[in-house]
Amino acid sequence: MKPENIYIVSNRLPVTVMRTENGFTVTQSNGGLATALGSVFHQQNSYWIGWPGIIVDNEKEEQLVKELLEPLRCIPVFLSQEEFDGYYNGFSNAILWPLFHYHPGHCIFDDEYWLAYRNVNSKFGSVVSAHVPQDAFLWIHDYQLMLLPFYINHSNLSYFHHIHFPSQEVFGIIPWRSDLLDALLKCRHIVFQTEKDRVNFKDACLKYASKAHPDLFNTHSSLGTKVSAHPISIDAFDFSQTVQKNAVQTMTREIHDVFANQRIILSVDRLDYSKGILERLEAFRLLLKDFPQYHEKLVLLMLVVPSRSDVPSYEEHKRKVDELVGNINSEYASLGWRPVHYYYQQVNRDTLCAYYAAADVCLVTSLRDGLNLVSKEYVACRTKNNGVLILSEMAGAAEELTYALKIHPYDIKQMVVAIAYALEMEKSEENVRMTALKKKVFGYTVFDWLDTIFQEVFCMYEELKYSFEQ
Ligand code: GDG
Repeated sequence: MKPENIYIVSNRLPVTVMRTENGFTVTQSNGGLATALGSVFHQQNSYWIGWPGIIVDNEKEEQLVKELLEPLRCIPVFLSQEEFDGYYNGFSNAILWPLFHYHPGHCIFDDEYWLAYRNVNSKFGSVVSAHVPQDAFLWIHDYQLMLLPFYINHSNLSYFHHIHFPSQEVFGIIPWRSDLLDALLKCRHIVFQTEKDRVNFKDACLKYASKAHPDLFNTHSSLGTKVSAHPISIDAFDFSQTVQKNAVQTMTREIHDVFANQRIILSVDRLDYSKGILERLEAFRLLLKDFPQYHEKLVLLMLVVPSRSDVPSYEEHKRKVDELVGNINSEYASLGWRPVHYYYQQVNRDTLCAYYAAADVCLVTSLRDGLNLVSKEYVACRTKNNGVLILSEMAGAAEELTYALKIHPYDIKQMVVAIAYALEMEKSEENVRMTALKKKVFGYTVFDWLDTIFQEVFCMYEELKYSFEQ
């Protein structure tokens, strides 16, 4: 059962508009939300409202961008540089993101950011009100738009939270905590990645929301807000088909040729301090120190996508990553061997899949992660049921992917032991683990996730109809 008309609203559109010599063009947006919902968006009768990834400063250009996006069923919300800086770089990524990932030290509690966040959420509200019919299913995504429900009047309002929701003590650090919760509670339906997130949210509401009442969270409440937990997933079949394409297989062979006689440990992430990139590098450095037998026989291949480079803490973090990579390579490299291959760029999806297919080990070291799609993508690409997934217990995905090798990302020594164990693992154990992981990932794809959510929404509205008829 799926709604007739779906309007997704998120900070970014699934495509990014770029300026060219003759006007504008579009490319695919990166990041977890775009990847996950992109596969849904292509297959549904849906529209997408969001920022187009570019600052345009006159009506003529806005019109050109609108026309470019219209056939893609994308509706742009235009932001000035100042609005973007305050709402996105400021409130979203210098307050909400660091706090929700337990890095209060990176937070800058600036009143101006709050003002910008309110203004931009209200601007999104105006675009939503102008385009979305009342009978459509309106689906808001993620922490950048937690205040949006306050600015719209819509009966079928649902919210999905992609990132971790922190414990109520940590959430309570935000001076504007009650406004955020009150706005969210205008939704009829709120979904988190994990049960832990759901419980944290409920605790925060009971403590800080002005209209919070235990009944709000009754799973059968037809009058309140239904809050549930359903981890997002990927289009696993599409990934496994991609790795079997001739061009991708050729690329996979080329990667093997380049790293002949070397085992490959792969990591894939946006450059973000929450992903534990520095901790991963420290563990790899210690591995090279304690296990010299891996010298010239092992590489750490890091695909790192540039992200939020205008936020000061990200700039600083990049400097540290660059420096540590340089140090490890200068300490351990030899004439024909560079231990860390670090690509700070975005690769296309075929290339990404070729790396997943070529890697002996995929290493996910998130210090905190709502879910982590990379872990599921690696599993989906292992067509021969081999390869080892090492997964941080702080990632939401760890609850589902129980056959991964679990690590505590702050415990560097334990990480080293896990990597060495992965590299020496018996083929039979590798096979058992990967087969079980694949069963999970293929048994619950992004389309199953979507069905679950729509089913839940459908039941809620049936209940609501019933209660009005009584
Ligand atoms: C947020 C939450 C949650 C990365 N490099 C390239 C590339 N990627 C793609 C990966 C993956 C996505 O970006 C990253 O997703 P994650 O889930 O790992 O992390 P976030 O971006 O932080 O996502 C997260 C997610 O939302 C979904 O709800 O899981 O917890 O933080 O899909 O493949 N894609 C391409 N080239 C790259 O170089 N094509």
